[in-house]
Amino acid sequence: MGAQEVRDGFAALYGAEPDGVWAAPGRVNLIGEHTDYNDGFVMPFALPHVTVAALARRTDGVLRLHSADVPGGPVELRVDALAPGSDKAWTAYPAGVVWALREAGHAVTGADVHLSSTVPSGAGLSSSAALEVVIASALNDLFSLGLEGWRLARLCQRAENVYVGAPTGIMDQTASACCEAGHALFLDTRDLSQRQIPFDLAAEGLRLLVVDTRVKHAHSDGEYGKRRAGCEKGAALLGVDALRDIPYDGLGSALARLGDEEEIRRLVRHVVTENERVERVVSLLESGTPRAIGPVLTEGHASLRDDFRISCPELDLAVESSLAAGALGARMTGGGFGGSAIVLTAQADVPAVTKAVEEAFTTAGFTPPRTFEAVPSAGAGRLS
Ligand code: GAF
Repeated sequence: MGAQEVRDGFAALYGAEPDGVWAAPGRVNLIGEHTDYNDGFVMPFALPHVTVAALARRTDGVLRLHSADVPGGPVELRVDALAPGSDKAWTAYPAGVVWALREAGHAVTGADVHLSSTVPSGAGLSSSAALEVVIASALNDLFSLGLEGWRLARLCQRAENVYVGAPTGIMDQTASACCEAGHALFLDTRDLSQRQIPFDLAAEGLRLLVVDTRVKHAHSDGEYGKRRAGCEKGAALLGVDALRDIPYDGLGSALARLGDEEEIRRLVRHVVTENERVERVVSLLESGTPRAIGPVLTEGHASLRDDFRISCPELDLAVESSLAAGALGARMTGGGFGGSAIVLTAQADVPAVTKAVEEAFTTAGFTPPRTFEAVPSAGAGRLS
């Protein structure tokens, strides 16, 4: 849905023009999975799929939220009555952002909101972050808060962690707020320092496909939190602030120190090797050899499947069938337990790879996947 349609939807719903229209994208993560809550490295890029929101500022403490994608009229709340954990519906994300801004001392006095999204939900493509960031960006402008992208991302993460109750890291919100078209974002989640890495696969005759397995996942259920807690336990046992502090060449001795803590050893091994893979991908891209990242992506999948144990049969099949059809590399992306895989392939092989994945899903009796090409797109901003 475009800016004009959302603007028109707002006018039809609330009987007045909005003050503006904003957009924030979903993301795919190229490499660096489950490293963000370990103070490690990630490398997402923004998708062309966006959440578009029209907003008007209010000064009477009322917050009205409406989505064109959800049946029913606007939900009306009072900003001074927002309380963490009180809302289990989609409205918890935008309301949580208002709560987090106000909790941080920003005078947000209400708004009317109408929005619509093309980011597939539950597909591991950060539909929640797109929803949070579009609201934060709009309120930042409407209330002249002057907050930078990384700060908005932190507040959105707080909304998700505390208000919604999902213990996620900082990657998705930062990707949605800070990515640039034609680039992947190399982010150090310890200090939020960033580097935009040129990522123009088309110029090299390459394509990156997203295979949405249609297996839905959610981070507020227990498995994500269990992995996070396991990583924190690993860091505590090893006497470091976060697993980021275990260097790659110190992995062997760290694993030895963990003794018979087999589950923790696997989590630690994934995080430490994944940070190294992010650094390897950055240097391959910066040295102009993007084809060479393929095997690194595939290594990352094996680590998530075997050590972190968050893959599922559909993700494994997407990876295996695309590689068998000639793809250069493939891996699951995002939080896991469903969602999407990414596949790096030569442009000429896109039809064969897509067909092979579809046929493999049919043979296995799985729901047909949805495959599309991911083009690195712009981060959040005002459309009109
Ligand atoms: C989800 C979370 F929201 C991110 O913070 C990150 O941990 C990711 O899973 C795994 O890399 O998208």
